[in-house]
Amino acid sequence: MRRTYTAALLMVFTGWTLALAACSSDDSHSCSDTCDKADTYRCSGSMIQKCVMNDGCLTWTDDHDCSSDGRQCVEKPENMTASCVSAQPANNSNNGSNNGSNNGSNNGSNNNSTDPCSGVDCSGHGTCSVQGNQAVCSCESGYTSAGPEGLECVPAGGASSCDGITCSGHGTCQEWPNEGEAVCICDSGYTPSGPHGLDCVPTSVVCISGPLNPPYDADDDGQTETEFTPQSEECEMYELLNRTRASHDPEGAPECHRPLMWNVQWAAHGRNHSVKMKDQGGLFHDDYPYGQNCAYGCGPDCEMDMYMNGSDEPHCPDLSHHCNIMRCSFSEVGIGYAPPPSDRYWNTQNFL
Ligand SMILES: [Ca+2]
Repeated sequence: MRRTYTAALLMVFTGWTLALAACSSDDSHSCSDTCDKADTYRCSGSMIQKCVMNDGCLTWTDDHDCSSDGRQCVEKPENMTASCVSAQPANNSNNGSNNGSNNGSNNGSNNNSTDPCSGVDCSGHGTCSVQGNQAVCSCESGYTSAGPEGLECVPAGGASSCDGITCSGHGTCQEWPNEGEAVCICDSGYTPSGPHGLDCVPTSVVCISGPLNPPYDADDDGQTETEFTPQSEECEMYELLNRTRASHDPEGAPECHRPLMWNVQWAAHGRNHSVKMKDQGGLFHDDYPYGQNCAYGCGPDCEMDMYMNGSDEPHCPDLSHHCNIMRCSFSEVGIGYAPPPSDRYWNTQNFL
């Protein structure tokens, strides 16, 4: 059903390889590998690359080779940094290049000493990667993830990948042939606890407060805060977003269903951005990691419906709010509403 809205939307997406800097035609430099924000870092194999300004281009240059001392390059997308670590590398075989290994900003910890993939062999038929500080198995062709945490790879096409998945008694297991995987569609008030999407816990367990490191002015009142506490509408939108990912039929489009993890730091930035939009009385984009959806005019349910089912919201890979919500390469989201949320529900979704 298409609805008529008095509200408004705005969307942007950028990836490591998407150019935002313009280069003149007589520029002698190749701008084929441009980046979008100076002084950010990424991994290219074992090489750390830095985004620098070079003759009008923002472009990647080699910064340091981790293999020179036997280490691996690991990205931390939430900080747009990369570093050499001794632990086993995160192997992102299915989920795009943006995930890397990140340590989850929910608790502010930066823990390279514990590898969530340690001891996880994916039944010998897949590779383990770290998303949102949790292990995820990407199974090889012909196999699908199974088990209570999705860390087993079993032959596909045999038993249902939903076999044995109870969704903690608070959801319904759904198989998605395009991913060959199961995911829980959680009941109202519940959301998956981790990127595997195979359980349902109270949303308040996942959409949580956390320290802001560095301190940040989440409400844009000129004073920084050291902790961010989500408002009910922010958690409601987060829960809706993951239920939407789990349940939305991609109709063959390259869209993914596993949940996005809650990112406190980018939720704080989202609230700040929503306050700025409210104060200026209009939608605009600023201060986002890899993608951003903005809306105002109605509550979380209504705005999610606009994002997904508005009049110009195509499936991926086209750029759309719909695609930002369903994009396979995203692993985390931070959601902010301008307080008081009862005003005009200024919403920002920051994707990373
Ligand atoms: Ca403040």
